[in-house]
Amino acid sequence: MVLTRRRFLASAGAMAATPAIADSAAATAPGFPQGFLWGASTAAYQIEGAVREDGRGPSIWDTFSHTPGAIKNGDTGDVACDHYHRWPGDFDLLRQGGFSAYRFSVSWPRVLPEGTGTVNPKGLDFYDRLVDALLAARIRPFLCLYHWDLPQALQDRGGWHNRDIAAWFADYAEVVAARLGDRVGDWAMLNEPSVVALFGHGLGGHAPNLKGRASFFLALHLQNLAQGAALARLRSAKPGLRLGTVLNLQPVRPEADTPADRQAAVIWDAMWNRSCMDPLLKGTYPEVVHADIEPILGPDDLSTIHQPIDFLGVNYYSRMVVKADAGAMFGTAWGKNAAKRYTAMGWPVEPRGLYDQLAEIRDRYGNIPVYVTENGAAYEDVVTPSGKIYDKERVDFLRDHLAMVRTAIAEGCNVKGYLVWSLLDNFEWAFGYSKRFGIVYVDYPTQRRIPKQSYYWLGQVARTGRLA
Ligand code: IFM
Repeated sequence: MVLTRRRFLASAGAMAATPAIADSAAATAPGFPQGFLWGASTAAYQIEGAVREDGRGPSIWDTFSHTPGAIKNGDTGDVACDHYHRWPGDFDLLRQGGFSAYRFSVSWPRVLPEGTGTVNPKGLDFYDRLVDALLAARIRPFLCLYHWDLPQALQDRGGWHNRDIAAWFADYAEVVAARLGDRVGDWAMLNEPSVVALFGHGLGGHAPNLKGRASFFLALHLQNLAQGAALARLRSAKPGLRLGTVLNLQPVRPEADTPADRQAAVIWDAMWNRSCMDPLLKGTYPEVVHADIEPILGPDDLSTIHQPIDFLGVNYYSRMVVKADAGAMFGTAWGKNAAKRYTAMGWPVEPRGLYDQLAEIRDRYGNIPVYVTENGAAYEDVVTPSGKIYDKERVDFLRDHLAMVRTAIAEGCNVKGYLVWSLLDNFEWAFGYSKRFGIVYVDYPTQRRIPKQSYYWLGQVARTGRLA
């Protein structure tokens, strides 16, 4: 069985938990609290382009995307949305849309072309300009230090398999904070470490395309370690910053109510969700992964990883269903789901899973402040002859998920903001440009931006605090 990321996420979905909240919008619930942040998220390699400009070094995604057959249609991030040159117009769209927050990522190889050592001043200058422009537009910048574009030079030294990466990452974090920490308040360390571990190092399909069970666990653990090292470094070097990280979280269900499938769900939940949350928030790894983690656990690792954070970023797309498969790498396989709606990625539409996830953070992880830092959907957008995009399915998707956020808040979940994925259509990793997640359409040959119906709809929600 070929396990692609698409197949993987498409396995989400059967078996709703309690019937009290249906998997659709509860349109009559109250509005969002005052001060709730509304925004959009992006990532450097997915939008910037300009990969050889102003001293940027190569990243693992440059290498991977130029590998024949790696990316659909042979696409690369070389130009992407040309955001490196077009950011003023993109920020106008944010501002005009009524958004108050923007999450972007800093490209590590733009700042440190070799990953460590000599800083590239032009790389920092670029992000300096972005931050100033965001603040001038009264948009709160959320900066993410790592959204998958590891410097190739560090991959050549072992990347996420070399324990030195904890120090490399903390050094890089400090370099960026020294320049931007006077103006950026919200700092996320990593984006979706379990995706990096699984698709970059376990099953393959993402850069650096490594495979194997031990490879997966080492990459996961060293991301946790690097995250802890960077949190500690920033906490002491720049007190006062709000520090956090971003996890992709997906409630996991067994396909069948059998002991074997239930155990498969426990294993998968441990690998995918809890091996990121527990060491960070509780200082332990889940028991079912101990045999894999113990051989690679240094004596002080857990205390390095277990750091206080000011917020958790939650990326939510769907739930997951798994079943037992003794022959598979992790003893689990994707189960069948029974969702009624699917996105163009083949992912089930399951707003209720977002509610469940937020409630779990409230109940099991101390109700720390949460931002939904990604939520959104790819659909087959059609530009009408008059140049409009009526993406009703995306509007429905957003409305149904936001209704769940609103209900979660009403029930005491500490959710502070919602940032849609994504501002722009962009380079969707192994899918290249074939999947469009933006609320703004990008016509790649001309780089023309066309706001979709979802952009106007979400902007109105942002301005009024109420679901239209
Ligand atoms: O495009 C990605 C993003 O980079 C990380 N989270 C999921 C999105 C959609 O697949």
